[in-house]
Amino acid sequence: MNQGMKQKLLFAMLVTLASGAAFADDAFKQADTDQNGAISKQEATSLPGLSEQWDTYDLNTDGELDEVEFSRFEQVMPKDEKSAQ
Ligand SMILES: [Ca+2]
Ligand SMILES: [Ca+2]
Repeated sequence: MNQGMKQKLLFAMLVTLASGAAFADDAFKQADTDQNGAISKQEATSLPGLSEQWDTYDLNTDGELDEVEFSRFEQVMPKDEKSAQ
């Protein structure tokens, strides 16, 4: 195997790994558009059903959902709506 082929193979592996990581990215990170580690009410508007149920999930009523609070929403989030995002 020559050096060029090795590099092509390595590149293909990296692409595979990168796309796998992107696929595994959870709904929380996708919804957290400013990436401050919490979902604001503004960010919640992109998620069907979350704004309507906001008070149910914002347990400490600080106006944002942290990852723990959001995980409760994720558990009830319909799978088809999840993949449509
Ligand atoms: Ca945020
Ligand atoms: Ca909260």
